[in-house]
Amino acid sequence: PSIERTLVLVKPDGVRRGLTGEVLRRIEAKGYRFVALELREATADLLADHYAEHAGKPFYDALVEFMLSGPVAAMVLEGERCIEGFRSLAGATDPTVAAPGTIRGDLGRDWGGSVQQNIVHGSDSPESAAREIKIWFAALDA
Ligand code: DAT
Ligand code: MG
Repeated sequence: PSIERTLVLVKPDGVRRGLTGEVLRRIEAKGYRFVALELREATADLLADHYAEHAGKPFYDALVEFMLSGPVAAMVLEGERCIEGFRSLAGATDPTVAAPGTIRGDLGRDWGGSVQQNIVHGSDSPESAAREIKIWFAALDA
């Protein structure tokens, strides 16, 4: 079935900069439906699950610290091919070179020598989406 769900986060930099509404607006304009939407404080345990694939990488500790630096807007989107679709809206990981027109390309840039402040997270595959939705919204089905 092509109707998917995906886990999206507005990261602490996006919330701090007042960009939550702009991200939500782009998602709504694209036509995806919000299944869940909540302002949340991540925890170290939750982030260890969420970023398990990155454990041990050089940027991992700084990434977790950044994700604990303030609230995140966590949400689950639903729609045909929304996993790939939101990744396309978000743009490339490095916000300095992410394409104009994307969330990261229009709103993000390097702040202090790292690509880490790139405003949003989106699941990268059906397997990741199912796993991440369970982590952030345990009561929901993927
Ligand atoms: P994406 O968020 O585009 O899926 P990813 O899963 O490879 O990218 O990495 C997760 C996050 O970790 C990413 O949004 C920002 C941070 N990150 C990735 N590579 C990094 C690097 N080389 N230096 C610093 N932070 C990095
Ligand atoms: Mg990723």
